Amino acid sequence: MLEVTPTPQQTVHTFCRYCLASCGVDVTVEAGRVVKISADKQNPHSWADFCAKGRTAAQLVDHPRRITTPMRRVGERYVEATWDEAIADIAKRMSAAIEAGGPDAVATYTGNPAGFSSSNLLFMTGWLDAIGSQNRYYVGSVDQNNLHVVAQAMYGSQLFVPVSDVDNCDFFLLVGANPAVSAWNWVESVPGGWQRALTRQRQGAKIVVVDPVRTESAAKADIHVAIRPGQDWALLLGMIKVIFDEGREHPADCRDLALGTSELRSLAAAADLDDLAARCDVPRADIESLARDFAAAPGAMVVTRTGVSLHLAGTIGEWLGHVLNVITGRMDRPGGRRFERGYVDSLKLAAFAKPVDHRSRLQGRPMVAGHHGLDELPDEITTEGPGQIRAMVINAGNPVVSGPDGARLDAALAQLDLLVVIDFLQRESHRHAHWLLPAAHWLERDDLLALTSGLHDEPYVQYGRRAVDPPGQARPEWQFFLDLTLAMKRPFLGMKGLNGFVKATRRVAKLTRRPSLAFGPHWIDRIIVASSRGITWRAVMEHPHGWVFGRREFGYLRTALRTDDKKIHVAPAEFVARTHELLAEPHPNAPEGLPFQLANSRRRHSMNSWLNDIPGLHPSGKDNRAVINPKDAVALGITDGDRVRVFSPIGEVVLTAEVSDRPRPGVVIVDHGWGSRVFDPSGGGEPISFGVNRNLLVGGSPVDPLSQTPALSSAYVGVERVTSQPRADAKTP
Ligand SMILES: Nc1nc2c(c(=O)[nH]1)N[C@H]1C(S)=C(S)[C@@H](COP(=O)(O)OP(=O)(O)OC[C@H]3O[C@@H](n4cnc5c(=O)[nH]c(N)nc54)[C@H](O)[C@@H]3O)O[C@H]1N2
Ligand SMILES: Nc1nc2c(c(=O)[nH]1)N[C@H]1C(S)=C(S)[C@@H](COP(=O)(O)OP(=O)(O)OC[C@H]3O[C@@H](n4cnc5c(=O)[nH]c(N)nc54)[C@H](O)[C@@H]3O)O[C@H]1N2
Ligand code: SF4
Ligand SMILES: [Mo]
Repeated sequence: MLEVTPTPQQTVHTFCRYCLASCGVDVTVEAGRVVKISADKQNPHSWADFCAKGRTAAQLVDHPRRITTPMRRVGERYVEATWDEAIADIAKRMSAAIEAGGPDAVATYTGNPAGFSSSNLLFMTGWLDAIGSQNRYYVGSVDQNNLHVVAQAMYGSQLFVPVSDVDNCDFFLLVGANPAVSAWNWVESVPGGWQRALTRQRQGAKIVVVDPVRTESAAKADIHVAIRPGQDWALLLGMIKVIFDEGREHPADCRDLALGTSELRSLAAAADLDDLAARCDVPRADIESLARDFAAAPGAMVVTRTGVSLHLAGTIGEWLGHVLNVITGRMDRPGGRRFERGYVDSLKLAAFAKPVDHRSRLQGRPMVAGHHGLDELPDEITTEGPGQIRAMVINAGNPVVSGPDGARLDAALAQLDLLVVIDFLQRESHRHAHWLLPAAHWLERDDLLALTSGLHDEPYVQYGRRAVDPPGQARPEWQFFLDLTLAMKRPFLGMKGLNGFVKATRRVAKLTRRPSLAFGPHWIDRIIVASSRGITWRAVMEHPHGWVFGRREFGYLRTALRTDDKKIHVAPAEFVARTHELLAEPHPNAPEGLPFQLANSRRRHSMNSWLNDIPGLHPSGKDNRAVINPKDAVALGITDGDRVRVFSPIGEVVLTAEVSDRPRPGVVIVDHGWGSRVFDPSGGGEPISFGVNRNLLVGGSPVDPLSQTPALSSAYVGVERVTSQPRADAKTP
């Protein structure tokens, strides 16, 4: 009998790169395949956090529909090709588009996951700078643009984000955030942040959650303020008014740290508390007591998230959240928001980048954080004229589902001469792709996320090791962007001579048979670490579980400010002007026939639009529902399990109703991220899809004029019952 030798198992310590929580994971590998992923209990930073999305990551790696080789569209089918063929064809077609229409004829859309791979972002930028296109779109205008606008105006850098000092906080004011589900991360990360906040609560801290929905976080809060969607600015301005009127501000910080306190006072004085209370639908007395308690707490913080940003007044809401922190002395103090230096001065690096004053061709809008608003993309593709987009790359994104008016964007994408997608699977936004390119998963690539090092709540570094090799021809995005640049014969990063150097390193690598000598992101990682604060390459390598290389320190915020006068600008003129406009607007009122506001919540097992099809996730059901308050349900004759039509002026979706008092009356929750099809480009099977795309109901315009964000979480819709027949899968009440 043949003796079978068991394949040795190996454990790789690395971290999950699905979200900024960056949870340390132990990946067990056998015969080149991942067999288990568990939390790395030895990770000194993130051990407290870990979720089912990270645990099941191998199911995406081994997805039966995964794209593992470049695929070219031929009619309605896809055929396999080599990378050389793909790059030659894409380079030729893009060069032709640029020759005919100028550099802006080529555009990009970059999705959220690209933010967790520094090599992807850097090399894509290197290619974009090489070809000179400014037609750059990204997820920011449907996510965190408002934060960048506020950070630039108040702190002098769009990347300036103070981190939360959760463990010392006595009063958490969480506005439009659901950390019990989404983890404590947006453009900052506190691992296990929600559990740590609950620990503080047990020690006497207060948690206030402001949310139109009684979320998992709101259910555990001391106070839940069920605000009207889109009106956080009114609540926060009301609190600021009370604080000034009653002299509860921090006098020294208002005088020495802040610039513009008197303009702020005038703005608050111009507002009427009863008017603000009516706008946000929070009783005046509640605003007053919230303001008093917040100001009186020894350590306190306002935390704002996507619930504030995805609205037409999102920038003003975000700004006023920061203002509350500043005027009550929460900046750089225990229990408030602190500046974390990290190991790289990313603010300094960002300041080197030359600001580009590029206007969108049709609407003449400026860029926000280096990108144009997603709502502008369809017209920029379909409207003829010089600078019309003819070729496009979608890099780690699904904008037809994640952005507004997906139907319009879908129709526009169909008109491109060239659509290139780099992803694991062919999803909704990729259905018109001419080329599908196989990307490497984080389990298959090395990452040093240096630019986000200051977004963790303590000095922390971990080298994200790959656990397995990518399957087939899949490779990290940077290789594609570098090869494309060379093939297009344009200077990488716009720097003359760089291409020759890259080619020379490749020749040396080939001759010496040492692939690492070829230019790649590992060169940049080394340079970054060599010029960093507090760490060395060797020490990073000696800490495979991650390394907390210092203590949480205070006292660096002031020097880190990038404003000329080293003050926090609390009353930027454009924000004050916009607030006056908002104050002059009539009170929020639903249009005729569309009495509901469409809210959204995240789920633990979803990651925006892209983990819903993973078999091991969503044991309680793979779809999204229209969650409606019992009062509204009675009025509409809707009962649990009914099929309902949710409609807006631009579209409709039909789904199952769930009657629940989680949303406040007048609000219907339909989770975003569902309804994206997963196609089968190699097998030709039927697309798989779960739930409906609720963003088909949200129009691209109007947008918040400051951040260019549409009203993704407050659009007005109507709801009606389609049939009273319960579906087989309806939940029993
Ligand atoms: N109504 C409503 N709309 C929203 C939101 C909301 O709360 N409500 N949230 C918004 C927010 S915060 C966000 S971030 C956006 C998300 O918007 P997007 O970033 O556009 O979309 P995702 O759903 O994250 O899709 C990401 C795609 O990247 C692929 N991918 C994952 N990892 C990698 C990788 O390493 N490399 C490559 N090449 N591809 C990869 C996935 O397979 C998937 O196809 O949605 C926004 N839209
Ligand atoms: N499980 C899971 N975790 C995730 C993600 C995921 O998709 N799934 N996505 C990651 C990403 S990309 C991001 S950006 C972060 C986002 O992190 P969060 O912003 O904390 O995300 P949400 O859980 O959507 O919480 C937003 C809350 O705002 C509420 N809200 C909506 N409109 C309003 C409003 O007008 N005012 C107020 N006050 N509240 C409002 C919603 O009801 C919701 O509860 O989460 C990250 N973590
Ligand atoms: S997806 Fe889950 S495991 Fe991965 S980093 Fe985020 S919270 Fe951690
Ligand atoms: Mo996001």
